[in-house]
Amino acid sequence: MPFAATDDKATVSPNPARTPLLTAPGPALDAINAPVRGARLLLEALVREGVDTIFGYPGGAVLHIYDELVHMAPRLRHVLARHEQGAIHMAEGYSKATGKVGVVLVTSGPGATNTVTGIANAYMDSTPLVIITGQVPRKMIGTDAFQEVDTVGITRSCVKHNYLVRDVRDLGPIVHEAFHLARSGRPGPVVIDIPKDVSAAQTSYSRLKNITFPCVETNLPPDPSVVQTAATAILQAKRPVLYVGGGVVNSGAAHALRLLAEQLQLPVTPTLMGLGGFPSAHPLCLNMLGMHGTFAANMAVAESDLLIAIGVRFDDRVTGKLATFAPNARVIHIDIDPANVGKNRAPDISLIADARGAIEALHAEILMRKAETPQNLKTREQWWTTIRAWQREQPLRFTGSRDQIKPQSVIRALHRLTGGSGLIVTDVGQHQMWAAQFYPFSGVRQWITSGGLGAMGFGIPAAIGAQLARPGELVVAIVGDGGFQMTNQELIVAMQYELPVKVLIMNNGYLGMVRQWQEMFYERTYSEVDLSVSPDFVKLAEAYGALGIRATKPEELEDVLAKGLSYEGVAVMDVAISKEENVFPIVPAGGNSRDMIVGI
Ligand SMILES: Cc1ncc(C[n+]2csc(CCOP(=O)(O)OP(=O)(O)O)c2C)c(N)n1
Repeated sequence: MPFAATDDKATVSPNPARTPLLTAPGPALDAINAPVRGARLLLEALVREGVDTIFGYPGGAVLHIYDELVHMAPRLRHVLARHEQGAIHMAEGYSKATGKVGVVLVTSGPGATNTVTGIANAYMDSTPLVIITGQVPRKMIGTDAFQEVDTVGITRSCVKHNYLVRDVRDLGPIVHEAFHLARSGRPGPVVIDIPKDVSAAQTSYSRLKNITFPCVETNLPPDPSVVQTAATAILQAKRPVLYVGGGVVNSGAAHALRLLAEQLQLPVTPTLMGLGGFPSAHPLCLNMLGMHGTFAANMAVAESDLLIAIGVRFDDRVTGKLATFAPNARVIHIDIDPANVGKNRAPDISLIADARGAIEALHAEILMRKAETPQNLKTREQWWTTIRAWQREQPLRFTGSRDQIKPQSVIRALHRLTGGSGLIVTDVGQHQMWAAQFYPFSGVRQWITSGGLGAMGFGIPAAIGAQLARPGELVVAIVGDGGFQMTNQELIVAMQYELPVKVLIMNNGYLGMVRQWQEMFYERTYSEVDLSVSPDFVKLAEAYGALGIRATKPEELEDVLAKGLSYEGVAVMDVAISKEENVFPIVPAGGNSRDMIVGI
């Protein structure tokens, strides 16, 4: 374990690139009676929140905090990213891989602004993060001081909450409140902006027993009368579909969902963020719906008479044209975030509750009404006959090739070689969709991707954060040649901390997804999507000290993947895929899911 090695000198491996983390253990704050700097109080409060890892990048406004950091080992470790965007995506990967709150520490001005993409990403994908930003000293705020930006203003629209700490005595309560907010209800990012003089100010640590929260988010138990109404609707439906999203993953509802679906033989379609929330290979799973969803999933939704939407937000990549989405269906919408319900599609029945609690309550209610079930299952048989016909008519498929490596076959080979148990992290683009379509996921937190924001550059740092969180597991970052060039500098972080991520570049020499849209919707006018001038990725990997290998022909694919995946350190597999391959099916943006183009 790389980090265990850091804390135990006897097991440090002889990696010359490796930088020791924090080495000077300090006393726990409880042992200190004297007043401490705000900086120290902040770090102690993090430890009290169960944090053992933070991702960051230092600078002037956080110097006091970094000065105190050296006293926090081995209780708190710091991972030095190479760009603040890298730090925040690492924290997101760490959080998505564990369900824990990811923590980021950056300086004021550019340090803070470099995290904004990740903050927006975490907000869209409900990832709990606490982002600590340095700020210029209080008396300089508003003077256009060096490295001053209005972090609270800039991040306001993409955080659950943000704070500017004006008094060091507020710091402890704010930290604890921020963690509470980040992880409660619909999880998300919370920013704490700390002026330099606040982190320098002396204060006494209190045990912070009596924190009161100005806005309390409770995980409400499901309303029993709504549960009854929803159960009746489900039992009466002839063509029901379970449409499940990231909320199922976040709330740990996968098992409950499976029991409910199996009990009533309900077809299940996960969103991109819901992948893994229901096993892809399960006979009830129709696989992903939406723009690049399966024909059967989209048809089932289009024909359904009841959509049971759980932990989803009726995103436009799922619905296409809202007016024609599931036009004949009544909708039950279950979500913990009331703001999500009715935002895009008005539900017939809404249940504001944690997904797991709601599913369990629904299942219990349905079990109580056992007598109603048999007849109901009979109706389901007809529905399933129709669905199976759609699946046979238009399965996910692609044309093979003798001389070109087909991207879909790369994902299939990856699935085979990882035994289906890889922790798959992706960047954004065609490769992301092929991975979502062709890698069957068997469990939650096996799939990490940038969904709502679609932030290129997410893949590599998120994989590093995930590998750090789950050290013994095989973590594969699937990236395009475009996204790889956005954040590959973070590979040196993987080298430094001995995090053996495997990077699979699906290299088509294009900004593939944009090229596909230009081909299909702009009469093949390719405008600024050609990436044929790129670095030699194998040499680049070697420059980092990683293994770099390449496959250009189909017969090389299996060997290259096998070698890269079994390599003990960081490996970069540069796979040249067919250049103008398209992702199918595709529902044109804003289109009707019945107008899906199935391709071949
Ligand atoms: C930061 C950012 N900039 C631009 C885009 C728009 N965009 C979406 S997919 C894509 C192409 C991605 O190309 P590549 O990384 O090579 O992956 P591919 O689609 O070829 O698999 C672009 C530019 C984006 N999603 N994120």
